[in-house]
Amino acid sequence: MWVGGLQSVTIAERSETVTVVEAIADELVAAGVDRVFGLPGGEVLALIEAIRSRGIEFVLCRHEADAGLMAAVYGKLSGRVGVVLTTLGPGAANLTLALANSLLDREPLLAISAATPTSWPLQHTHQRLPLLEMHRPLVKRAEAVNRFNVRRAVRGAIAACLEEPLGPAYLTVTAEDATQMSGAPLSNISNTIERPSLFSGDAAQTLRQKLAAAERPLVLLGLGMRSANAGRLRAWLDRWHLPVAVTPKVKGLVDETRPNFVGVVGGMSLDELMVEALQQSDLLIGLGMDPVELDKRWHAELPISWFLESPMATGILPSGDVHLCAHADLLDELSRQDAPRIWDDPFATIRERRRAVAERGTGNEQGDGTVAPTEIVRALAAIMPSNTIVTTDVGSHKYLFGQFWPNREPETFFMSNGLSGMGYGLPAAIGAKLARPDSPVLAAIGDGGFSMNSQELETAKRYGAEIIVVVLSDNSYSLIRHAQASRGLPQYGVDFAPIDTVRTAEACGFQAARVSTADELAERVSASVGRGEGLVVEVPVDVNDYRGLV
Ligand SMILES: Cc1ncc(C[n+]2csc(CCOP(=O)(O)OP(=O)(O)O)c2C)c(N)n1
Repeated sequence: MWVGGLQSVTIAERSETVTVVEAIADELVAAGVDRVFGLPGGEVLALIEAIRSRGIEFVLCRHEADAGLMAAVYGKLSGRVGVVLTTLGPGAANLTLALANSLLDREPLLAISAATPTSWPLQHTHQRLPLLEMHRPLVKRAEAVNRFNVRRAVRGAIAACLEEPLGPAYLTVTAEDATQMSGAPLSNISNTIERPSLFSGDAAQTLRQKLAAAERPLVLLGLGMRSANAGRLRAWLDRWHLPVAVTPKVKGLVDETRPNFVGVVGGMSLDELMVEALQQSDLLIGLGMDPVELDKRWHAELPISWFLESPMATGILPSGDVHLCAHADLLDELSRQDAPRIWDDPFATIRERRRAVAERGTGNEQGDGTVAPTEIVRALAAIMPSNTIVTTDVGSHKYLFGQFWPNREPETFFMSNGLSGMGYGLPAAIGAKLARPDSPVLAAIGDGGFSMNSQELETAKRYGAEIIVVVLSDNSYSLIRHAQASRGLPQYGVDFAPIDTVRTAEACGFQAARVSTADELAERVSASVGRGEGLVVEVPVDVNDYRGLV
């Protein structure tokens, strides 16, 4: 479980000096890093050898962006920094997506790439790019590592990734600097992050008073609520019977099958219904709420009382009624007290309307070989264990799973929702499975997103990441197709010809199947989960069935 901050570690003091890349590897070991994801180039071979010799596994991927996405989820789930390693020039340029995702989706990612040595003549332009300048706007810290700053630079970068809001840092190291001796002493640099104690003030008292006056309060949980506080949070909400809604990326913080769960806010299916709930509320409590997940502006228009532990993804605070406080203290204090009044399920109608849509469908057989999207969610939710980690890609299917997948446990749902970048679902699932080999991992992906990086299935196979991948196949960028139709535009530039998902998956070493009913889907997936085997299942869906859901 994510606990935040660097563990306090002791590095045995060495009297001998080590090379720059060995010093980097030592720092990674000290930070608990056991895997580095990446794709090599000649310029990083010394660093790969340094990490290998210190027991860190290099997870060889098929694309640097995928490697970065895998690393970030791996890091978040293992409570440490995720690390991605690439060559200079094109490999480093390919990091952009992963760094952007890490920034806006608050995942801890340290990217290290090679760079052109500064001593090389300026006319040596081959693969030379202003890498630090390119990536600096996306990261919390960017630095060129050399023999003089190596330990401070690596520790500083790791600390920046792990400090809330979690995010990316970027380091370059040239092949010339890589093998220089680094004599920096170890003992005078602290390995422990000092968390500043947050002003807690009378946040609990303030919140209690606000609640005493509210008839329809709604607790909104967002990315700034750490899963380490899930137990406290549940205890408080249960004791006070408070209605709660979540943004997609913190699905699982509360049990979504409980009666106080109102729904998922943040641009998923039934967004209008959720906004209606927000408008009905006379007290919106933004507990760790981060608008980075919201594609609408209600967060700036409706009055929200923000109870935050850290700034938002980009480092700023919202304006208005903001209370900075340690969530653990706040929740413990509230749980010690009785609720100031009784609320009698103020969002019962909203919950009922949500449930009606979740249960809609046309029966198992649509007759045309397609399965209703809501049935896909229902069929899978009925068979997957509660500790299943679900990842989604970006598209109509994300709206669907984001709203209706019934998470029960913390850290069981991963989607790109701050950046909302396609191509996230599969690498995120691989990173999650490597971090949590005992949990079933299920990726729900559109056929458009699947074709962006399906080759990573081979990576998954090679590392024994036995994941379940459900490809919702409609030969269309369906979310965009619906946006086009709703704007009255002619259908253009949104449909594509099919690629055989089953053969693609089999070519990468995965077992694969195409199903045409929800029962068949449940049966195939359940059998594979039971045997602990990976599977790719293609489920044909009719784009029109997403109407009313996106
Ligand atoms: C990298 C990237 N490119 C483009 C988009 C815009 N976009 C959002 S959803 C979407 C369609 C996704 O299609 P598919 O993966 O088939 O999923 P579906 O909508 O059909 O469920 C597109 C093109 C994006 N979010 N990310």
